[in-house]
Amino acid sequence: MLVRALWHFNEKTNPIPQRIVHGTTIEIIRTIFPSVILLFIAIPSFALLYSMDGVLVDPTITIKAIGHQWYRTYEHSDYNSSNEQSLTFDSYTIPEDDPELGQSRLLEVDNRVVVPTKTHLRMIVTPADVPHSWAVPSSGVKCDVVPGRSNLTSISVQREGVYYGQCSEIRGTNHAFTPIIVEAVTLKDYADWVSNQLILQTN
Ligand SMILES: *[C@@H]1O[C@H](CO)[C@@H](O)[C@H](O)[C@H]1NC(C)=O
Ligand SMILES: *[C@@H]1O[C@H](CO)[C@@H](O)[C@H](O)[C@H]1NC(C)=O
Ligand SMILES: [Cu+2]
Repeated sequence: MLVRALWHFNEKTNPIPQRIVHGTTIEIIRTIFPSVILLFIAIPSFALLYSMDGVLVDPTITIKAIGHQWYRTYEHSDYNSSNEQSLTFDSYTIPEDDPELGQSRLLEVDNRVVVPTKTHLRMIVTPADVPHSWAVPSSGVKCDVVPGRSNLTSISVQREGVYYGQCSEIRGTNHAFTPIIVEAVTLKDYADWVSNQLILQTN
């Protein structure tokens, strides 16, 4: 376009500047056509958007994420140890001073939340003090919640691995440095992890 403009609209070829006329047809085409494309993208995503909000399937496992100002508590509510407490653990950020070699700065926790792959999970999110948002972008999850309420979202992790997220409501002391780390393992490894945790908590 630049070359064409320089070629056609220089002083030699066009001594008297012309008033540029509108290309009505091209303008209509280049306005309507992209909006039609957007429409075709939007319509299927409405269905996705609404089905994300509803928990459509029977969840196999329920995990409760309780947000505190500088750490998180996870409760695997389906199991209890012998003292009839459900499987609960805290997830604290590894401080800036002592990450191990290879660990990311302020993006590691001491206890990751372990989930099985290819399983319908129900996440119940609730805060203890300040508003929170349990967000794991790679799972397409962002679940906001204010104190005194709880919110619900469902995920199904397809591949094993470690998924990083952070709270999307940055409020309070050290709140920005409270990562969410989801470790997805196979169902068998998950069962092993659960029984180990239950033994640990019982002792
Ligand atoms: C879990 O709690 C239920 C009811 O509170 C109890 O019947 C059951 O024995 C507990 N499970 C274990 C492993 O202790
Ligand atoms: C639950 O989370 C969704 C998504 O973040 C949000 O739109 C909705 O307002 C939340 N509901 C409550 C009760 O906090
Ligand atoms: Cu938060």
